[in-house]
Amino acid sequence: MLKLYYARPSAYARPVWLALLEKHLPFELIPIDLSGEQFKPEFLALNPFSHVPVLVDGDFQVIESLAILDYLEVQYPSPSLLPTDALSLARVRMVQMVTLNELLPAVLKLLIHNNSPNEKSIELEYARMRARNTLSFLEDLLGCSHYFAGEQLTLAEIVAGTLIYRMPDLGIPLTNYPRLNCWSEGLLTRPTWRQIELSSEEWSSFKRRMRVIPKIWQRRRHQRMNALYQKQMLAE
Ligand SMILES: N[C@@H](CCC(=O)N[C@@H](CS)C(=O)NCC(=O)O)C(=O)O
Repeated sequence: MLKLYYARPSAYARPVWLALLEKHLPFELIPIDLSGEQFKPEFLALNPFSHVPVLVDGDFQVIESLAILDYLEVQYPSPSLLPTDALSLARVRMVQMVTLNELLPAVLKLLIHNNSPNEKSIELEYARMRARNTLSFLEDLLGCSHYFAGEQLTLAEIVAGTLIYRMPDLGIPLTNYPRLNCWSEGLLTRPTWRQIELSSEEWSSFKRRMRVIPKIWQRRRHQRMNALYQKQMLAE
């Protein structure tokens, strides 16, 4: 059976979890406690970069959320979550990439400063503008279509739709993006989206932890790289 190593609130793991559900695949969820379990040798053997998600399919292991989504699509093609025509495929990829490369960094910054919504630091203002700029782009790209690729729910919805509905809670209302707002509300009614929804306690606790935990991850990664370096020096 497929195994997904994940953490419930992880913005990278949630799309994979959702794709497994949308594809009606049987799978086992294996939670990883990101307070440190990701640095244990057993997990590093699955992902040397200490990140969730990891998908294990028999004796094949895949890391990196977008690679996992592509793997699932080709290995388990029905129902399809990717269009095949060039235009729609490019639209889906653009949505996936701008969500992870533009919106998510802004979201992380907003999460860290979540207890000070009136803060006016340059960094925070930059994050707000970065988020708004991405939402405007997505609003235009969606146009009057039901989904980003037309009538088909795709990986664009799976990736962007697990993040965008959180924006109002981070001080960016979706009212300025009416088409995106309507699209997002529609997705939230799907049984799969409801199945992965965090309780308000989980979301609040995640927001609290995000103010400190990325710094701990970074420190632990530096320590690990130092240890690897020392080991290499000794071997030479
Ligand atoms: N590029 C990776 C990023 C995964 C990632 O950063 N996951 C975070 C959770 S949201 C993580 O596992 N952090 C723990 C750590 O960095 O030690 C992907 O797309 O899968």
